[in-house]
Order: sequence, then C-alpha cells, then structure tokens
Amino acid sequence: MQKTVVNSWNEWDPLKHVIVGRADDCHIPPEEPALDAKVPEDSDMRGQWGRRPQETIDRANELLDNFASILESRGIRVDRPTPIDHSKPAMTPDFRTESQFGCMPPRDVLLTVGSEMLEATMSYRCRWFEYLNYRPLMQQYFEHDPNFRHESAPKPRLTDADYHPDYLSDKIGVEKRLKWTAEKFFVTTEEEPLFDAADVLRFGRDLVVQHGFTTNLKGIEWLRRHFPDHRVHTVNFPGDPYPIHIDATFTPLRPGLILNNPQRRLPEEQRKMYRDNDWEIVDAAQPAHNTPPPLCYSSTWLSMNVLVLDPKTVCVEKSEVYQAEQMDKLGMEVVEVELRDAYAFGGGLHCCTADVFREGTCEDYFP
Ligand code: DAV
Repeated sequence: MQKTVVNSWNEWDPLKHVIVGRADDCHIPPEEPALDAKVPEDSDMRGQWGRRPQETIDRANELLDNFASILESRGIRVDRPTPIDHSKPAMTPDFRTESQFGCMPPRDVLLTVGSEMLEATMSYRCRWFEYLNYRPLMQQYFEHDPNFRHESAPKPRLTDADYHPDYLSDKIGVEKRLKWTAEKFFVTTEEEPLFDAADVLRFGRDLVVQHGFTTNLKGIEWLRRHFPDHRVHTVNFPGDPYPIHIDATFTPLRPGLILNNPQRRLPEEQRKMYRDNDWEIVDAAQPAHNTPPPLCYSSTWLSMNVLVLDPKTVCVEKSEVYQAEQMDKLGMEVVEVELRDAYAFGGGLHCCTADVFREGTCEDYFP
C-alpha cells in the first residue's frame, strides 16, 4: 500500500497523485439560472435535458481511462470518484431541480491548498450534492494521512435571491453580455458566498480568483478569511461573455510564465504583481477548432486547459496542434492526450482532474 499524503500548493510542481473524473451517468440538467447563463445563446443544448446518450458516456469514459493510464505510466497515482445516482433530483428545503450533473469535472468542486481539500459551495443547484461523488476518496485520505484537512465551505441556499433575473433570458445577445461582464454585472448576486473551485489558481502564498458567473465577491471574501496565511487576489477578464472558471483563460505553466487567453486579457491595472516580479504573461495559441463539440458547455478555449505535470512537462489535448506547438517553443515537453470527445462532460485536461499531491512547499513568488 502506497503512503497517502495530501499536499499541493501550485499548478506546476511535480505531480504525483491526482483524481481523474468519470463520465458515468452524467446528465444535462434542466434549466436553472446560473447554468443557463453559461449556455451560449446559439447552443445545441438550449431547451434539452436528461441523461447524456450512452455512446457519448462510453466514449468519454474510454478517453478518461486512457488519460488515467498515461498518468500512471509516468508514475503518477490516479484515484477515481464513485458516481452517485445523478438521475435523482437535487432537493433541499429551498429548491428542487430534476437531475444532477455528474462526477465531472472534479476541478470545479475540489480545491487543494497544502494539506487541505476544500469542497466548494458551487453555484448551480444541480451541482449542490456533487461532493458526494468524492466522499469515499476524502474518507480514505482522512484515514491514511494524519495531516489531511477535509473542509467544506458553507452550503449555500441557492434561492432565487442568488441570481439576477436579467440573466433569465436566452435573447440577451453577446453585445449586451459583454457590456454586463465588463461592468462586473454577473448572473450571481451577493446574497451569500458562492464559489466554484475552478475559479481559483494556486501560486504558493497567492491565490488568484476569478470574479464571474460562478464566483461572487462574498465567495472570494470567504476564501480570504478561510486562508488567512494567503494573499487572495480578485481578477476579471473582460472579453468573455460567459465567464466561468479561470482555467481556459489564465494558465500558469511554471514559475515566471503564464498563458493568457488573447480574447480575455488580464487588464493592465491587474498586472502589477506579475510585472514587479518578472513574470511573463503570453497570449495563448489559437484553438485548433472553430466550434466546441456537440452538447458542450465550454468554449473552444479548452485548448489552453492543460495539465502541467512538472515545470518542463505538460499534457495538451491531441487535436490542439497550435497549443502543442506553442508549448514546444516555450521549452515544455508535450504529452499528447486525446480528450476532445469528453469536453462535453464539463471540460478539458485541467478540469477533469484534481490535485492530491505535488512535490514542493508553499513558496512566495510575489514577495
Ligand atoms: O472557456 O468555456 C470553460 C471552463 C471549464 N471549466 C470556457 C470556460
């Protein structure tokens, strides 16, 4: 039996133990406010819900299993979640929705900071119980690592007061969406703290958190109080009409180097800490595709949703040839991983994983 230690302080130190999601029983959930705000207005997903077609589930599982094998062949331990029944309604005294989402992608739910794994509040009703998919693993880590801290953020009420009614329309138009997001008027209100773990990037002592549809300012303030030894930075990326999750927008590759989505550039006034410490922020290469695959929530920018295995090695989706070429030029060894047919289940190579152990300690990169 291998020793289990939970420890991960950033997105790039050598990865030794990771969780990879599963596509089993994934659902397209019924309409609800925060989820609908992310579905593009011309998407094939508008107005339909239910269990995803079995052949797409099987194909996604084949790709996820293969990704797990690639990681294992490089000496990385891989754990998998235990799917709950996602066809069951999610229901609390405050809301009811007819189905859940799935156990993809783990990065949205679990935030690892040092020896802690924190279950995010989430902001979609269909994802309220998603942490249950990972509880068997959390119990196992708790059993085997005496220093493991299993934490859960306060469960939100997710009543209608959490959502701006202006977003409850599929005819807003991209122009108005861009204006709203530039003004930081997002679908979620400031009723109570809300955050998804995938809005957070870890840079040792610094946590960089995107304020957008899935994370509000109270959620960021909650994180600040929860991690008193960290500096927590709020960032925005104007140019994204559907801002959820930071990991197809801002991708640190190693100390001193970050890829930034050229359509969602970090505003000048938010660049100071990187500039002052000689970090380079470079435009990511263009995606290889013009459209996302069928029944997919995410944009084509999953091209930059890469998993860094160590500061010299990165997993890039196999069809994303421009992204791979750029990595090569930046001096990274590229591990090609086929995943595009699983994008519809919630994301790319970074999304579909969650860190358990990376070597290294908590460093201050922005002194
Ligand atoms: O560009 O659609 C996807 C992030 C998924 N975790 C995007 C963001």
